[in-house]
Amino acid sequence: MNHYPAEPFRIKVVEMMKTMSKEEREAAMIEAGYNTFLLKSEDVYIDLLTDSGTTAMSDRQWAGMMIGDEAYAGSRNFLHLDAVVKEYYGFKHMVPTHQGRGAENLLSRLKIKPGDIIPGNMYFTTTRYHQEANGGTFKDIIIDEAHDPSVDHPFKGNIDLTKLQALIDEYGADRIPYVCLAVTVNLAGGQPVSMQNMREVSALCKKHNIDIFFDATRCVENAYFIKKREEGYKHTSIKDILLEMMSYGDGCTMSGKKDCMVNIGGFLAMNDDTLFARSKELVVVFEGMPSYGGMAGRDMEAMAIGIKESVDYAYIAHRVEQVKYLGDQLEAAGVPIVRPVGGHAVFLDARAFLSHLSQDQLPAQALAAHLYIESGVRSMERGIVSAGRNKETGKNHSPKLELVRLTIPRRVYTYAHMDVVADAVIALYNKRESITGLEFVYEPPMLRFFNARFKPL
Ligand code: PM9
Repeated sequence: MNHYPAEPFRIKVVEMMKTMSKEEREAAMIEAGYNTFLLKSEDVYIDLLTDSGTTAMSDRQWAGMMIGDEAYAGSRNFLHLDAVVKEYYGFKHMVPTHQGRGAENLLSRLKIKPGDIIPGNMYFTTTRYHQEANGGTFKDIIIDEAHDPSVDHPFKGNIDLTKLQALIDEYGADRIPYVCLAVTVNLAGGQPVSMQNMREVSALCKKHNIDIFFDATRCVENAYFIKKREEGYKHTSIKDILLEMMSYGDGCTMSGKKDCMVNIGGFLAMNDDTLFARSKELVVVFEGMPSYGGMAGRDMEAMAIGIKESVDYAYIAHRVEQVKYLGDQLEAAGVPIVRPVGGHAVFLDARAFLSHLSQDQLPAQALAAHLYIESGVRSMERGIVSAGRNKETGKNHSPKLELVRLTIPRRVYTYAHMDVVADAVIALYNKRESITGLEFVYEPPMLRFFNARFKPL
């Protein structure tokens, strides 16, 4: 008998799921060019593609949607969101954006000039894209442990201060517009950063007059890990931990589609008055008026309420522990996964899972495709395909981590669904030798993973 805690919510609305035969799924995958991004959502049984925008909103959020003020300027929902962001994140100013990459676009255009270096704790696809599009070069300064799926570390997202200092020595602080500090680190496996590390990074950056901008996308999950793992925070509320985390930075970009618990939205926050004034000038070009960015009034209301709900301990504990439950089951069955299990997803180590394939045979892409064909579970490649090509040499980036992400949407699936997923992955692991590699038949020039098409080798 399985033992797991009950969900801390009642289910008010349900969406029926469709099951299909293996033959039907195979045909759907061929049509999608072996890219799980290109499947029809209707053809998916359990959808673990992403936790982005897939959150089930609460009754209160839906009620908030009804009081959306859709005035072109000065919406009351903006004033609510503005107040909530300031209260929960502690920054002086904020500008709403349609989603996280909208905020990344604004920040990168405002802060980066050609030749600049942007240190960060592991790349993220859209973040690096905007940094490079503005003439910057991303430099990875995460601790070495993060690149090894089998190494256990409570804060595997930490920045290596020696690597940061070496960049400052090599390029000079003037060429570093800011450090991009992600909490948690998505592509390392949803790994957290410790408060102590943030404090130390902040001290080093202050010494050299370098700003820190958080990628706050999954900051509440990071706060939960601090509460659980770092000495001195056991009795501190998630809200207070979050505020302390953000106090070590000068601002943040936020994809509201994750830890703000909404289906669309984001923001750019900062303390600097001049940067805020320039952000308001730029946001009208790409997003909309500073009082809505790219969002509808009703969406801003849902996000304001979602931010308050996100720091509720019962919610965040259930969310992170449910992810761990899935990871523990896979690990117990000997399936290679990234350790320790992170906040939003279980990452399969595709190199070890499909050890008969080399990285240029795209093992993670092939594994994601076959998991869908076998079980109807949709996952996402996070390996060589996602990493793209070096902008100077045109060669593939070859990340050490070749992963398939089983991403758990917030408040959507139950523990029983996790059992189904675990069984599916274990069954596939037991016949892993039958999986062959893939090759590109269409490779888009940027962010290729979204629209690329493949065929079996
Ligand atoms: N993350 C994810 O599935 C959605 C798109 S996949 C490229 O993990 C971080 C850490 C993210 C992220 C999106 C963004 C961009 C920034 N930072 O999708 O534009 O995980 O809202 O956010 C996705 P938006």
